[in-house]
Amino acid sequence: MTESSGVVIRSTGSACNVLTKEGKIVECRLKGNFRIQGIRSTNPLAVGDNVSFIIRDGDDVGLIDKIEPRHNYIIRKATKLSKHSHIIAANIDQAIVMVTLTSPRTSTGFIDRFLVTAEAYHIPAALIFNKIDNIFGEEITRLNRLIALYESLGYKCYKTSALQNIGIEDVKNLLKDKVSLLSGHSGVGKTALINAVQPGLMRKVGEISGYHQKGKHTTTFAEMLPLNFGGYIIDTPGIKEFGLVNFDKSEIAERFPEMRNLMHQCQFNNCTHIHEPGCAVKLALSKGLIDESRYRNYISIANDEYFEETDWD
Ligand SMILES: Nc1nc2c(ncn2[C@@H]2O[C@H](COP(=O)(O)OP(=O)(O)OP(=O)(O)O)[C@@H](O)[C@H]2O)c(=O)[nH]1
Ligand SMILES: [Mg+2]
Ligand SMILES: [Zn+2]
Repeated sequence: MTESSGVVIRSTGSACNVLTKEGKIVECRLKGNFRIQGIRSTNPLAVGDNVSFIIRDGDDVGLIDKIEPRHNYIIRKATKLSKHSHIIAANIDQAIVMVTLTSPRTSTGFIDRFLVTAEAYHIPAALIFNKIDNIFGEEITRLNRLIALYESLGYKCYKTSALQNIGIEDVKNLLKDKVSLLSGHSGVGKTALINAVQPGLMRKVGEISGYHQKGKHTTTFAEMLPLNFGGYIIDTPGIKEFGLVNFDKSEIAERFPEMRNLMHQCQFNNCTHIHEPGCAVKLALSKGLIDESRYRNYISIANDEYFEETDWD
């Protein structure tokens, strides 16, 4: 029997691949009687988990007997009504959401839920606006407006075309020496961007097809890929909805940087910033100091509305 340890780079439910410190990739399973404390999750093992495992003599599959405590993780509700959650990835340095304005369209509702989740776990977040080769006219105005908005809130924004190799150097600088999670709707070009950043990876890119101009979930499992210039990137399957997990209503405004600094000026210290008099947030909104879409999404999150991108959102 040998003992070893490493990081989960691919997880398909019960089986996973572990990259050991020696640079070997070993297929592993959870030991039969293994129980995980804490969060109720549909996937006990997530990409990014540091694990220990044993290999019995004559066997080539490892049995995981220990998962190191996670520094952090990004999590969402598994399904609309489920109490279970799905861990997208663990132990990450930054969370990146890829956005496209068309083909497919990403709404600010989706973006803001993603950012709120990252804020809740104190994970720095950035936005990549991809397919800039494919936007014209008014969409360009909308793109620049969104970038101005999110940069004003402190989030780094990048414009890219994975197809035409635009903006790739800046993205490489963002990724260098960090563990980065890349998330976004199916078909926005996550995998295509990873291929542009490191052409040798040659990962499978999907087709955008049909009337709705959405992707078809070409990437089906999250996978952590070592970058030859330092760092790792986690390619994830597209998500179309985002359910927040275990949120205390009163803490949601703190996850909005523009509200965080104003909240203490509200007349009531338990202000929900929805209907109370003397609310500093609503005052700022009326002065145009808080963006309307951000406030709308705040209300939707505070009301615990489950979010699913609709076709013409
Ligand atoms: N015009 C244009 N098309 C792009 C760009 N990036 C990706 N695409 C196309 O968009 C489609 C989807 O790309 P993928 O990389 O598979 O998208 P994904 O986000 O990985 O999708 P999932 O794996 O399903 O989550 C492919 O047809 C790509 O060629 C881009 O910058 N511009
Ligand atoms: Mg993909
Ligand atoms: Zn208030």
